[in-house]
Amino acid sequence: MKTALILNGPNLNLLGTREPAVYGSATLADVEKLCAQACAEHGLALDFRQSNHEGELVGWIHEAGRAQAAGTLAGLIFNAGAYTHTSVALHDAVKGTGVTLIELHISNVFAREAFRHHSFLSPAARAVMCGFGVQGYALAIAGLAQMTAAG
Ligand code: CA2
Repeated sequence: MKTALILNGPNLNLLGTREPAVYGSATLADVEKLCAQACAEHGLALDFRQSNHEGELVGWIHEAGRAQAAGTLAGLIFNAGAYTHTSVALHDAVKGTGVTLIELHISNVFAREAFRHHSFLSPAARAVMCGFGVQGYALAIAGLAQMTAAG
């Protein structure tokens, strides 16, 4: 069974505590449960993590690249939070490892402030999911499972 790695970037540990109009009321623990259910439905194992530190996220992407090359990882679903809009390092990590990336955002970033309209990750992503609320995680898992089955 292959693993889906789901990484969450800065401040996503605050999910469910503030800004419910933008991000909903589910906590990150609720999102992890939703992902575990979706992975079970699609025959994937789940590895779910969050970090507020760019370098730690870079290290986890390197780990993901090695796991995908070894055949144990289906791919990476990544909500990089605000680093999406700022981080060349995360872009380079994805490009440098060749890991299959699905970029994910809970909100529709294109309906928000202009500074959220640019992503350093999108050019390195296989697919981009945004605006479906936290259900986007389950939809991205379904998409990753389909990509994996298609080879
Ligand atoms: O829509 C998304 O998922 C974002 O990646 C969330 C980021 C934001 O910077 C991106 O532009 C879009 C912010 C994550 C912080 O989430 C919070 C949730 C509740 C309270 C405070 C922050």
